[in-house]
Amino acid sequence: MWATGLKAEDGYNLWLRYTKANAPQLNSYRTNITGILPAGASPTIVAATTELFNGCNGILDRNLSLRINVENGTILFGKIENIAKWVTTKIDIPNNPEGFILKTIKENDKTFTVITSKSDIGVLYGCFQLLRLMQTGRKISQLDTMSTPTIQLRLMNHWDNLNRSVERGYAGISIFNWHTLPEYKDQRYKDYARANASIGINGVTVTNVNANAMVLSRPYLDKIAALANIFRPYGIKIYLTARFSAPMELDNLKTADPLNPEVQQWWKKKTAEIYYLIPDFGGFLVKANSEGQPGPQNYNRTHADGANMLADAVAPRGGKVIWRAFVYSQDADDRFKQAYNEFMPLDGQFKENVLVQVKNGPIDFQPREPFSPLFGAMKKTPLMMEFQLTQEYLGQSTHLVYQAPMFKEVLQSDTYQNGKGTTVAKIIEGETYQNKLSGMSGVSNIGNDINWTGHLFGQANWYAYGRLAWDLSLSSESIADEWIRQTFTNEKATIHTIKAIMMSSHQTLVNYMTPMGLGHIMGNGNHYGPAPWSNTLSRADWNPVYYHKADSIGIGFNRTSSGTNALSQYATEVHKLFNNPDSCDERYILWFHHIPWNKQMRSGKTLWEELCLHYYKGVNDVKMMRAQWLSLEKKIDIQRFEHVSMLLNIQVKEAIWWRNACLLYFQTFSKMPIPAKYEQPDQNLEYYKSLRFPYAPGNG
Ligand code: GCV
Repeated sequence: MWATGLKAEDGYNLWLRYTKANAPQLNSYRTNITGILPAGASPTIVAATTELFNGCNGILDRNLSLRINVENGTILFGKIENIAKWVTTKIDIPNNPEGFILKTIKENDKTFTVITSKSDIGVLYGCFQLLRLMQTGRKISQLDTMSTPTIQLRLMNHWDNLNRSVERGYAGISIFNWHTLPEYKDQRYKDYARANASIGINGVTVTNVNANAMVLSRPYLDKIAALANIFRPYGIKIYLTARFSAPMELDNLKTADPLNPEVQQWWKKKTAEIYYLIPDFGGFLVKANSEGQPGPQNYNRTHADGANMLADAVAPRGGKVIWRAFVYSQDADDRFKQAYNEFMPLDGQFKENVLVQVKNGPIDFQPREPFSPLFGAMKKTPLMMEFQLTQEYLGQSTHLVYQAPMFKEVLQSDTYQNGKGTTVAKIIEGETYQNKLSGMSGVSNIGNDINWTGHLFGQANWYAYGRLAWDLSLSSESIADEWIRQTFTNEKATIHTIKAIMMSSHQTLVNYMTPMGLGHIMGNGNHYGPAPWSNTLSRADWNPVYYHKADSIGIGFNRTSSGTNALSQYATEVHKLFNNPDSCDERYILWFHHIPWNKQMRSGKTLWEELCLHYYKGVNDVKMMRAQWLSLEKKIDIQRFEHVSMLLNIQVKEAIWWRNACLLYFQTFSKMPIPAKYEQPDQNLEYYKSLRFPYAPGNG
């Protein structure tokens, strides 16, 4: 306890804290719980019961009992056919088995709450929704909700290695302890599954896309099967990252050529072994011919040849193949164009159970990217969205950045590929081209830090990703509202302040890191801190100078027809809009144009002045975020208050570092002064260039 009277919390319980303080509206609420227990209940219903009991007991501060009669105030939950034993009112339930109904029913002078679905997992999702309503201060006395997910495959992709290091991980080591599995089943695995299920995540890949073939060997499959058993009651399937050369590495085949019958047979056998151990195995996720990973192109075959071979292997059991489109080549004149150039010609060639997973932007999870031109362009292939929750390029785990506004910006972008209004969201939902499959992946920001995500506010990105995959129409603000209420409090003023911090945080980070369409100007390898000057890596497209192209005339990458013409990969309307510097959204302008330093921008300021303004505003706004947070000193428990306060101090320091380093460097080209009204950098460019961070986390 501290002066606030609030118990210190370490963040382990995420948004599933179930504290009484969070539900003052339910103080006078009478409830009991009736379920279909214990005889014959499935593990999922057992999980739902446990969650409801723990949740209701915590939130209502009672000791509820399981009733066998429906009484006034009872929460009645179970599959529709079981509910029908108690209720005469007709309940329409969604066809989608993951969907659920939450409904207040009045019968014979009794009022009770029904949670039901066609399936057990739908019931579990409904229980989590009820608990969410209780925790977020909603009244639960007049419910009438039907909810179904927009996206079918809602996946978490871990980039966790078998030695427990996490590529681009900033929250400790991997939560998956391969050494002690399968015997030792850490409670954390169950808590991880609960958290995912509470927001509707229904699949995980537990290992890195830079894959180790060993994960497909029997000892590791046994470990994976143990995890799958823990995840199953929570509706979570395991998918495996498949190293394309696995047949050679594990069983000494001479080739991994996807058209070779022996190779095809190997994958079929391997798949049968996996299904034997994990009957609900989801399928394979593959990174091929990208950043040194092996793939079908090693044998002059296409991505479609590779994906289809695996698709044939998993198809009989309903498995999927998720093939990543993250490819680039040093021979191309513009990295932006590579994925489109490689994948567009293959549209229509992928088997029915293949999805192509595309990063939100054309380059690589930069703080702000325009949407990838593949969205909407591939009309015959279901495209999966890949968002990165781990903040590789967004301040890693020391910067507070709420990513939902960034996700929404991409999802709401109009591709015009099937006429006006063909948003990225509609494409990935499968609505536009009537795709049979749909999916979204979030690259995990989870590790074994006590609070899971390193920065407490990283939890909000995990939460927002899941909630959006369930319902793409949710606003980033409403998701923030839910998360704050469950994580901290239902007190209005505090919610208001935290929401203001969260909602401004992404634009603020863009301002102090990569404003106006800059991108990829971070340190080599570890991707930590600014290094726009960097030009020493062996491949041009790994160096920041390749991306900003600053020179004595101006700055920015000319992707118009007078440049690399990458813009022609978009639909005509988008192409036109971005192609003209006067109509191009200034948030993206340097992505597409090389703009002279003295060009007058829409504000009337020159480009240089505008850049300075953004960088300075970024720093000021982080300071504002810190001041807002500090104003909550009496409202947040000390442990979490200080955790976030200290990180905000680091964020302010690093924002100043980004601003000074970038402006001093760009100034060597613009030859223009940083306006005198601004606080001037206190170090010179050489100082910033001399900084080294050999042990920064997440780098391999
Ligand atoms: C898993 C970026 C990251 C790599 C990552 C890669 C990918 O390049 O820096 O660490 O590798 O994206 O998405 O495959």
